[in-house]
Amino acid sequence: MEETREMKNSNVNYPVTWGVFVFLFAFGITPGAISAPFTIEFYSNQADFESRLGATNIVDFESIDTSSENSGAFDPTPFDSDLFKMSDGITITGEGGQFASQNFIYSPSDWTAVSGVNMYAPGPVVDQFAPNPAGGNQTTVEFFDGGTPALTAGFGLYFIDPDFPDFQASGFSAFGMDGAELGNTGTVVGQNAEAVFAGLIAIDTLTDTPIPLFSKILITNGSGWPANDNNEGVTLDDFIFGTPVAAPNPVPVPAAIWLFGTALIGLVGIRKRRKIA
Ligand SMILES: [Ca+2]
Ligand SMILES: [Ca+2]
Ligand SMILES: [Ca+2]
Repeated sequence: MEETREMKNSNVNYPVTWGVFVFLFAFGITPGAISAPFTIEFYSNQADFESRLGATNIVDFESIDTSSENSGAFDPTPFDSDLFKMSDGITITGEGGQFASQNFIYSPSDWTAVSGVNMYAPGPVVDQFAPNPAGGNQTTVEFFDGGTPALTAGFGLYFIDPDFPDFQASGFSAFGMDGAELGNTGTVVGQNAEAVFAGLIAIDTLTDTPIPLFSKILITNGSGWPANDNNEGVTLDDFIFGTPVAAPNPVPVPAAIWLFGTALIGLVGIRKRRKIA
């Protein structure tokens, strides 16, 4: 697939993880919560992303009533971060609130919704003429299965009008259950008014299939509130992700370390005895 490339440095934890896995396996323990070796694949094409990922959920922001904007004054519509938690298994938390809008003032010259009429941007909302940088450009996404924390194998979305990346790069990072960054999109770049897709999928390298490892996504869209003349304004639409699955019960870390240490001591003991013999 030409549109894909494997992320570099995505498998940096492999030797340690595999080492622990082997030791636990040797002791007859099933390390269910310890991740298999994986790579992170990057996709710039939605169809290829969905084909690789399989079943997907999508949040397109169309269920939010933004019709008040049509009455005249610009009036972005706030919504709750858990609006899609039970229906789609996702929370969307802007650094200063969550807002949907049909135009963010500059539609369609700079941005047009990928789906329907609504786009998304994180608050805080600032005045159109506030000095740069102003307003929100950070969104945290987390996944749920029936209301309990969950993991997804892939996440992607559209960045609309990311045309001044040198001013402020847009993109997102994916994090695992332990909080470590597993991969990122790098800088997402597009022409004026262009909607650019970016997606990441975690792949189990043993089976070459998607594996749910993403616990949290951190998105940066431009330099601040898009409806501000002085920002690199970037709006977002169509959050697409693999069906979240409940996170496994973690193996208690102290126990895992204790076993690992015991195994090492045991090996050292065997070696010494062999030397003496
Ligand atoms: Ca939409
Ligand atoms: Ca533009
Ligand atoms: Ca822009």
